[in-house]
Amino acid sequence: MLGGVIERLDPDATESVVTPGGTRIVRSEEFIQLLTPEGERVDADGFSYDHDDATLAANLRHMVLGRRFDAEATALQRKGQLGLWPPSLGQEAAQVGSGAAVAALDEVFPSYREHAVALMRGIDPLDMLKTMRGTAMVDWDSVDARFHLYSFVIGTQSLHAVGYAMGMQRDGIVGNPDPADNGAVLVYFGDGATSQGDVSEALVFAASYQAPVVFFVQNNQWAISEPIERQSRIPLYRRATGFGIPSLRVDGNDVLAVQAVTEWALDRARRGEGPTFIEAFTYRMGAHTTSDDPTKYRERAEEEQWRAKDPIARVRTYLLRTGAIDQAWLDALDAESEALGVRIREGCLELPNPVLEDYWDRVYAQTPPGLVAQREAYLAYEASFEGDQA
Ligand SMILES: Cc1ncc(C[n+]2csc(CCOP(=O)(O)OP(=O)(O)O)c2C)c(N)n1
Ligand SMILES: [Mg+2]
Repeated sequence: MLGGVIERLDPDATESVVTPGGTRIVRSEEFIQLLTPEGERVDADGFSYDHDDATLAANLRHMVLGRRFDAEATALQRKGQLGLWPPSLGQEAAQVGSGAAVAALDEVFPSYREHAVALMRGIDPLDMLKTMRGTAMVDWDSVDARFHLYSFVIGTQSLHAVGYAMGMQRDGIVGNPDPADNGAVLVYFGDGATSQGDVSEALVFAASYQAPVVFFVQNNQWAISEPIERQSRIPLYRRATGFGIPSLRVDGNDVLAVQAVTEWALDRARRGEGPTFIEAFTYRMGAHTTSDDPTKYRERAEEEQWRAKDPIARVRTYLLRTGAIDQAWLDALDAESEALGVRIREGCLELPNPVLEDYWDRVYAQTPPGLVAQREAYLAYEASFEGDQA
């Protein structure tokens, strides 16, 4: 079998059971944190943040720009310019910390909410708006960006990711002596997705073949209106242990801890030591999508409690205190963020409308005769109206 030894987890480790409708786990001995909500550095068993404050400042920039993109897109939907938008507000540290761990040969399989990771992968936010404006399918170069297409079918990307990772094993991109020759797969999905059959199958295959894949679950505690307490009787990450996959839970609002843990997991995968399952414990501050109204199923007090754990505020507090950034740095970031906002607002309105006849050629690399015939029939149909009054 490909791959190495499966790490043993201590079966007697303290388990924090969440009672249905009961208290949510905020911190337990199984919760890896390196930066508190107050912006204080703390130690975590086995993990440390090995980057300088400049890297942390770069993460802060990605989080701020990601939040701005998300806010602009949400507003564009409210103005009727987009059909739908799934907000990422509150999940910036989970996304940027994990995105920062991605190396040159790694491949990322997102769900539909990883807007900040997409920006980090160099994807044009206007390309991302096309889907939600209905002017294109999913329209970015996933091969070039190594950031695959958004998946709206819950959990299905976990299977694509494991299949891709097994392909990388067979292509010899895993376990080479020179780390620069190795890659792995990072796949994102939500807490609700862990209840899907696809995810269970993906975990089985990843464990059996020791595939180089990191399962990154953003436990934002809600699957639309379904709370996590109803989805799982045990902390989510413990589900993976049953598949023989090392798993852990990290403070998903702490960008240091998320980056440290994801780097560790991706390194293991690239070395050929198999999959890891990371539960990033975070909170969806906004609605599930702009079609959803969370006031129908959760209380304001819960949102306020999580607002105090804002992932951006704690990094800003910390970096200002250490002197790594100052007000001028923040002002420059503000200006960059404003410019991004203008580009998104103006660019969205200028996105070209699709030309239907192009679509037949977008399905296969070489359009098969059946589709060519369909396109011809469509063009003849359109031509039959030529000269009619509009
Ligand atoms: C296979 C499938 N079943 C149901 C849905 C409807 N649906 C869309 S989002 C969602 C909840 C997903 O929750 P979670 O996995 O926690 O991700 P989050 O939206 O919180 O990021 C559901 C059930 C779907 N898109 N696909
Ligand atoms: Mg969720």
